[in-house]
Amino acid sequence: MRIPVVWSPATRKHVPEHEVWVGVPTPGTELPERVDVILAALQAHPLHQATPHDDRLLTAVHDEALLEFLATAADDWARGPYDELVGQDRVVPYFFPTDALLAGMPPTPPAALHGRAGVYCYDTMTLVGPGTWEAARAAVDVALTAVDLVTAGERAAYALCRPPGHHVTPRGYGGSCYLNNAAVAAEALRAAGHERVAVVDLDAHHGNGTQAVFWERPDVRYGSLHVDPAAGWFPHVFGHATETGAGAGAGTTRNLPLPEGTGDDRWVGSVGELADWASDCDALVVSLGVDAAGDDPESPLQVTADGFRAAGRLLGALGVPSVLVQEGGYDLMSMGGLVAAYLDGHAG
Ligand code: SP5
Ligand code: ZN
Repeated sequence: MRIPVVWSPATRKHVPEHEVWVGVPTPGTELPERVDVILAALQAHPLHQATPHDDRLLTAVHDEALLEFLATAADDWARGPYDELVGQDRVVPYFFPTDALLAGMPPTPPAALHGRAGVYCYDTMTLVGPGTWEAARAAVDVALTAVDLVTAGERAAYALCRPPGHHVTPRGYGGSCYLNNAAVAAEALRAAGHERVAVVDLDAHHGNGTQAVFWERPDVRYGSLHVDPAAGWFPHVFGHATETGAGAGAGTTRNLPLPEGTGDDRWVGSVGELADWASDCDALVVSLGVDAAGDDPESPLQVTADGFRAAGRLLGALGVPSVLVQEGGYDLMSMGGLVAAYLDGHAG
């Protein structure tokens, strides 16, 4: 049995071109070609195109203001009227109204779009271009269509989401992500009647956005293994083992930070810990980033295809309905095979 694959051609429309990395424009890493290399590696799987879904579950995860900004920013930017923006076709903030600036005073919403971008975008690597909204919204439909397949009786479905989503908080985007596909999938599983949903995040980076969405939630738990932010890695301020949730969600967040250079043995062992931690859930979302691979340019972890296959076996063995949502993974040569290995393992 091969796990069905859901995708949408519209996810190719986001073309980052470049990202601003420590002040310098560098070539984009989260490229449209990622969709094609994954599809090529999954040719033997049943393929479904995403169907349109309304905003009901998207607005359960994200503030309307963020959605409105992302839906309109590229057009507004192209139209001006601020001279600063003329000749640039991608929205990128230069000004960030963080707590340090606000100093406890209530800010007035910025009039200029280039002032407003930093209200929602928390880094300089996540540019909004002409096709960004269409692609990001299509990725949400991909995730929701995968949930539909599982609700209709499939044991598992894979959502080929692009751009990825796990860094997006209720009202802030960054980390090459715009809308939190995995969080929307988790909400959809809750809405379909699953009482205890677990999100297990295998991406090499901590999914600070998903953690934020479910921080105070007892019904959706979030567990992640990732390269240790304390060793200097994005998202820097989150992903430490001390973060365990708050309020009604106290104890429902679990973080397993790993040292640089971690390979299959310890990585798969940590996946096993998260599988145990999730073993009493009745539905599962896997944030399936494959950037923990040795060949990946964006992380120092050293996981192999065998490691991803073993991770799939451990999480598939939970035997609960599972939605597998694509996150990061940037080595175009190897990433398709890594996704295929995980899906093979998960199918058992
Ligand atoms: C979904 C996901 O994996 N997002 C990754 C976000 C972390 N990116 C950190 C960027 C580190 C700098 N990369 C330099 C690449 C130069 N183009
Ligand atoms: Zn990542």
